[in-house]
Amino acid sequence: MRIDVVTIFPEYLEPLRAALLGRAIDRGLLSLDVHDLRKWTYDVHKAVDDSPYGGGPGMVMKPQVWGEALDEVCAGDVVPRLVVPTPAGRPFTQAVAHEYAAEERLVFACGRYEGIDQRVVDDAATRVRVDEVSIGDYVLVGGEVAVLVIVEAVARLLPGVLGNPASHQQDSFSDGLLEGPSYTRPEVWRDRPVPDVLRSGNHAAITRWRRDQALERTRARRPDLLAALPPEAFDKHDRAV
Ligand code: 6GU
Repeated sequence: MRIDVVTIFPEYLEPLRAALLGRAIDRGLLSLDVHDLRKWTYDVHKAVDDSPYGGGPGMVMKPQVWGEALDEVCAGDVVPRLVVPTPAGRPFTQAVAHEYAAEERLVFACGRYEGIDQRVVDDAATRVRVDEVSIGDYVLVGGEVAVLVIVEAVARLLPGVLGNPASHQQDSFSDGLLEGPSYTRPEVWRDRPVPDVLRSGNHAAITRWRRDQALERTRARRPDLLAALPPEAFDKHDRAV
C-alpha cells in the first residue's frame, strides 16, 4: 500500500517510521511519503490560511494551496482514496480500517485551524473518493494525530505486518464486541489467581468463558455496541444481555 500525507507539520508524522510501521516500510509492505503543504505556496509569507467568510474566530485553510497540493499528490496511475480527518467527519471505525486496508493508495489531507475551505473537498470529490472522518467525539488541534491513529489501525491489517495474522480475529470489534481480559504467568500474582477455566485445558469452556466476558464487558462499557448487533450475532448460550 502507498500512503501520502499532506501537512504543514511533516515532523508530526515521524512516529509512523518507528516500531511496527517502520518495519513494514523497511520491508516494502507500506510506502509512506509526507509532503509539506507550504511547498505549494508562492507568496513570501508562505500563507496557508485566511480569515473565514461570514466572520467568526479562527482561520480557514486556503483553497488555492490545497487544490494544487492535492492535484499533484493525487496524480498517478492509481487513483487514491482521499481521507480528510476532521471532528465533523463520519466516525472512523474498525470496519472503515478494513476498507482502507483493501485500498492500493490512500492520501491524507491534514487540516489545521478551523479546517480547509470546503470547496477543496467538494472539488476533489468530482475526481476521487473523499472521506471526511473523525476519530472520536473530542476536538484535536489538527488532523495529524488522527492520521497517526488511522494509519496505525490500517497498517496492522495489511498482510505480513503483524507477526500472527490470527490475532486479527480476536480483535475487539471483529465480532462487534469488546475483547475480554487476558492473563499470562505467574498463576498467582499479588494474591490474584488467573481464572481457573483458562488453565483447565477445556477449549470449549474457554471459548464460552471468553464470549461471556466479552458480552459482560461490552454491556458495562459500550451498551451502544450491543444494541447495534443483529439478532444473528448472538448464539443460544449467550445470556440475556
Ligand atoms: Cl480527525 N481531527 C481533528 N482536528 N479533531 C478531531 C478528529 C480529527 N477526530 C476527533 N477530533
